[in-house]
Amino acid sequence: MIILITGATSGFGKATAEKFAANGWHCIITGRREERLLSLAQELTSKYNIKALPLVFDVRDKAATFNALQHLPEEWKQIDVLYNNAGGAWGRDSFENGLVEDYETMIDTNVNGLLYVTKAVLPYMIANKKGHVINMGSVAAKDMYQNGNVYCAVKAAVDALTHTMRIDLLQHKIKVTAIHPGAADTEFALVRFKGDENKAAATYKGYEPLHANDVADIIYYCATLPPHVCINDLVVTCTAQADGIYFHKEG
Ligand code: NDP
Ligand code: 8X3
Repeated sequence: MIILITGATSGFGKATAEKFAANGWHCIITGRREERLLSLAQELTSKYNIKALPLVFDVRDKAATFNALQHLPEEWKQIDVLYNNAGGAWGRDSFENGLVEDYETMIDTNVNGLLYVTKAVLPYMIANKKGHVINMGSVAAKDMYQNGNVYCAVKAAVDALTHTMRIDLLQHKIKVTAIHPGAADTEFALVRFKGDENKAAATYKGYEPLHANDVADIIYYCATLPPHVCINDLVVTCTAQADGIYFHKEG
């Protein structure tokens, strides 16, 4: 079995690669940070005795994305699961104070990148008459929160795309799932706050957030259900979070 994971250099993507590799899956892993990607590929192959194919590209770069994915070696074309995970938030400001450049980064990474990757991979799945596309949404797609503006909008777009892809791909027997996690202690907050470690740490203060391996376990569960069963839409938060807005924090 083969899974292609975008954004495997940290967080959910890395934990998911480890989970699938530990269960004997071969992994195509992507990201921009080459050193991390090569070291993960090395670790997965030596620890779990599976094959790993690291592909370094920026999902915002249409030509690079198609170039990397349209010419896969023959042995990698039987992709069972595409996990569209690469993404993130850049900034958390009131709309009037936010930067247009951050808006563009969020739209290009979370939406356009997902479209390019999926368009490049789908022909393999259609030819194989099977496949599963798992898109990373967020509670931000479900509940709009203050200063979430463009991040909420791009994840709502991922949510809508997941639903419409599922409708269009019914005829090809391809499953399409969206996973919508709440707060999880990956590098997400560090990226959102542009390297400000204090602000990133404050995001997770006073409660136990989700961890990357919690989400990896859920992705694995969704991907290994029988062929006639598809989880369409799954929202998961830590116990201290009720939805996209309400938390119970202590201390
Ligand atoms: P991380 O920052 O730890 O991981 C993000 C991953 O995306 C990295 O591997 C990064 O790789 C990759 N990535 C980012 N931009 C690009 C790009 N332009 N081209 C290629 N790869 C890119 O955060 P998470 O693991 O938390 O985030 C994974 C997904 O989960 C994102 O879509 C995020 O929005 C979503 N999410 C996160 C939640 C959280 O609280 N952590 C909750 C709900 C959803 P590299 O930098 O090497 O390119
Ligand atoms: C990440 C979770 O609550 O910061 O998607 O939007 S949140």
